[in-house]
Amino acid sequence: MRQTWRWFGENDPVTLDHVKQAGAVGIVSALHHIYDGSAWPQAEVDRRRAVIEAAGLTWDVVESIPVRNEIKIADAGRDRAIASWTDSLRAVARAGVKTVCYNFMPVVDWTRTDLRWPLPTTGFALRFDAIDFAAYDIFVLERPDAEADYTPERVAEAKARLAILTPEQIATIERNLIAGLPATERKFDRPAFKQALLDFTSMSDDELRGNLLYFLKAVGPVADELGVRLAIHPDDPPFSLFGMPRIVSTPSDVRQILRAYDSPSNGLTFCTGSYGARADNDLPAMVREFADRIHFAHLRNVTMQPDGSFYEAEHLEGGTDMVAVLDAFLAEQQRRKDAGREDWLIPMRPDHGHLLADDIGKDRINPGYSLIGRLKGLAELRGIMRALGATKYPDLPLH
Ligand code: DNO
Repeated sequence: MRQTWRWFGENDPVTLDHVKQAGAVGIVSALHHIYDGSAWPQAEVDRRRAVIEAAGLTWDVVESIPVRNEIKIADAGRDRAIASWTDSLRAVARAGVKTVCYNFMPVVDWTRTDLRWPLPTTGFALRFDAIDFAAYDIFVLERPDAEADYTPERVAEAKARLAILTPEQIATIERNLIAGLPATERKFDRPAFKQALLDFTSMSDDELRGNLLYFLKAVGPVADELGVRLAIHPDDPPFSLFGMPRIVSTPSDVRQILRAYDSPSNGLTFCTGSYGARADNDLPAMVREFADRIHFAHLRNVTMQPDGSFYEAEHLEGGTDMVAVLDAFLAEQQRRKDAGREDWLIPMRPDHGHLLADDIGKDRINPGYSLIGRLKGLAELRGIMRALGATKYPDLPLH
């Protein structure tokens, strides 16, 4: 697989030299300074590409072109918002980036309650605590009718939890949930967040899916024309939050998306950490089923806890059999190569990493996107790929 690395641009404390030291050869990036869904100017896109190439790397994947809320709620402005999105798509295609990740999560992008969960190793992990989340939703945010979305036992647990959380802890949970993790599109305060949720209170999964399909039917032909592979990122976590619909969480969701616009350009970002946070998702089986439409992989692992919480585990630990997942990816690469497909090499990035060693205590680290944790993850994944390649796919080039 092509070893890539997410880089947030010149403000990222992890430099392009660090990326090379970690052994990655490609970059995953976006214009994070223009992240409100307006069209990306060609000159800015070209500049980003030039910076990456000057360091001896290539810009392999755009992650992400933000999808404006008007599109998710089918508001009057949606066609204009889609036109801006395709303008950005054309700009990145002209700059030669042909794989584009995006997501269709309502209001909140990826969501965690705890960004510094102490591990027994003395490092720190990101974590989603299901009870903290419920406590915040029901008793702090006071979302109308929130209780109805939980079991009576969970409501009681949430109430008991609230009683022992300090005001500082509650403020931290709130900041983590609504004020934005790296690369989230919108940051809120409490009143604005409650207001934003109203757009989705009565929206069913099928309605949101309808809005995604409308979007795909509009952008799919443009992607076909440009030779761009679109790669939708799954919901993280893959279950409903704040009573909102979720449509990219399960194999059945994926089948509906792929069928809706049946072209290779309509594909997936296979994020093992997101899909892996549901016990009923069989990840190696999903990679095998959707293989020819997977254009990009995020590789990380999660450990599910009995109360529905999860934390980000070591890349090779946790609930997902990473060796089986990588085996399925290498088998797909072999199949593509044999079929003469030009896009046989699937880009992967080590997704997230623990906060470790000299990164602990640095103040500008993007949560999950530290250098050392990801470097370790990539090294472990590379070892598996090398071993599988040598024993099972000896004719498949490494890069
Ligand atoms: C979190 C990321 C997400 C992802 C977007 C893709 O670490 O995986 O922010 O980039 O959801 O659109």
